[in-house]
Amino acid sequence: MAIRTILHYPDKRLRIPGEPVRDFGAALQTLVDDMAETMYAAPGVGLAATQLGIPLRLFLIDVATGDDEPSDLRVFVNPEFVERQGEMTWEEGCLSFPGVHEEIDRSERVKVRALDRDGQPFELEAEGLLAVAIQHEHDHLDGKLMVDHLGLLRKRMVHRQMVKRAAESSV
Ligand code: GNR
Ligand code: NI
Repeated sequence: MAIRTILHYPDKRLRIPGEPVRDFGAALQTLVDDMAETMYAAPGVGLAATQLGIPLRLFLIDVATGDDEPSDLRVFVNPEFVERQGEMTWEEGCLSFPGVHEEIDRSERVKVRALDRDGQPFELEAEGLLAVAIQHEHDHLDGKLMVDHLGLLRKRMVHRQMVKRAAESSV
């Protein structure tokens, strides 16, 4: 297994929509294992392939964040929303926006249909952090980022903050 580099905004590769996964062979299994290792090392509650510069419709989520909680890794391949209900606001972070936390409007409950890492279909109903994470990760697969949910002023502030940070860290 290997930890891969997570792309930071404004890297243009974060804007490339993912293609459906068609091959569930060894390369995908290695990618999923690397994504899990990368997500846990970060640490983050989710990670989309897009964030590693891989334009595939695939993300991982583990919302069991407590130190004494057992891990609860879920793999979502080619996910689709079946239902979205209600509205809520959640303070979100993103591994592609280090240091940024913003309130984002999301659906309160979602029902999602996806394939697991072996290509087996499953459905899942979620609320709370899991529902937020599913919507956040699904956005990544379409090249959509948390700033796209913000008003123009907040969006500009986050953009400037990230560009400044990129300039500082590339010295
Ligand atoms: O680690 C993460 N935490 C988080 C918190 C609130 C809402 C969404 C997230 S996802 C984020 C990891 C990430 O960037 N996934 O794409
Ligand atoms: Ni993210």
